[in-house]
Amino acid sequence: MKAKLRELVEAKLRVKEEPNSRGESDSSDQSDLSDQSNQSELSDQSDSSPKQSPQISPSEIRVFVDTAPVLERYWAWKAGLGWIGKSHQLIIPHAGSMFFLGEIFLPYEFDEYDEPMPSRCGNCRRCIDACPTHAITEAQGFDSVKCLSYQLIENRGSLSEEAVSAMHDTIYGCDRCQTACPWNKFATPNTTPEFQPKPELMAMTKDDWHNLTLEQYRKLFKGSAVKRVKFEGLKRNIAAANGNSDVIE
Ligand code: B12
Ligand code: SF4
Ligand code: SF4
Repeated sequence: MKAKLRELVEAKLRVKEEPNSRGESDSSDQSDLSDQSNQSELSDQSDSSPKQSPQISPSEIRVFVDTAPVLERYWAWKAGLGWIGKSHQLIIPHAGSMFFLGEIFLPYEFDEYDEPMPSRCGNCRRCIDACPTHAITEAQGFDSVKCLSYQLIENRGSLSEEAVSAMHDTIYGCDRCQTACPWNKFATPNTTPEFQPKPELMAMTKDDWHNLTLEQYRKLFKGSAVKRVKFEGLKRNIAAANGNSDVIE
């Protein structure tokens, strides 16, 4: 039943425009994800719907990918997908942690559910040792403000001194706890065309980054989560990385 429903939803459902986890909405970025006509098509599929849900109405289904205040890691763990590692990322066995979590909320009970998975981190502490700002601690605490990801994406003010000395050539986000994680040796690069970096982005030189204009920024990151940082924030990060290093990734 689950497989059939997933097949149906994946094939027919398009995400309706939703505000992100912080209650914001960027219609220019998400407009291509809104497709009411596809949602109407979904209700036309009632013949092939699962037994317990003969009438699937689009208004009964909600889809989220970091787009609403949903405890995504918790629900992923509860649904038996993987465990929340010391890195605070959900780790899927044989797949690693480098993916986005998404949820489909349905008003139906299912016949059976998977069980939450115990942690397989064991004595490993590679993410803790790799974290340049000590945002992760052995006691499974997490200091968001120390995290480079917070500093380089969410912080609207000045970067902390700790972030400036730890960022080196990184100008957006941070993945060091994930790249250190042995479970990510199982991660396979995705081949989804929409997720590939644009050739214009890959062709950017150090000088291009330093001279980045608002117009170029809008074009380079149209439809990208990078716009979360805003133009001013990215320029701040580029300037800080410039003070640290001659290279910008
Ligand atoms: C706020 C936020 C951040 C903050 C704070 C991160 C943090 N670790 O708390 C900042 C800006 C720092 C951040 C950074 C990043 N984030 Co972020 N973030 C979020 C967001 C929007 C909300 C998380 C939150 O605070 N929820 C509220 C609190 C109460 O819930 P919670 O932290 O999940 O904790 C609950 C449970 O998970 C559980 N729990 C928490 N920790 C632990 C630990 C153990 C051992 C156990 C058993 C349980 C447990 O208890 C809590 C209460 O129920 C989510 C999206 C979402 N809507 O969930 C993405 C999300 C967690 N982020 C994500 C990503 C990818 C990142 C970055 C890798 C981005 C980057 N490359 O820079 C970094 C990684 C930093 C890190 N090591 O965690 C992904 C994680 C994917 C995954 N594999 O798990 C998410 C799910 C977004 C998505 N849909 O893909 N993020
Ligand atoms: S994203 Fe970077 S700064 Fe944040 S916890 Fe992971 S390694 Fe530390
Ligand atoms: S690096 Fe080690 S401790 Fe950290 S999340 Fe991965 S397996 Fe767990």
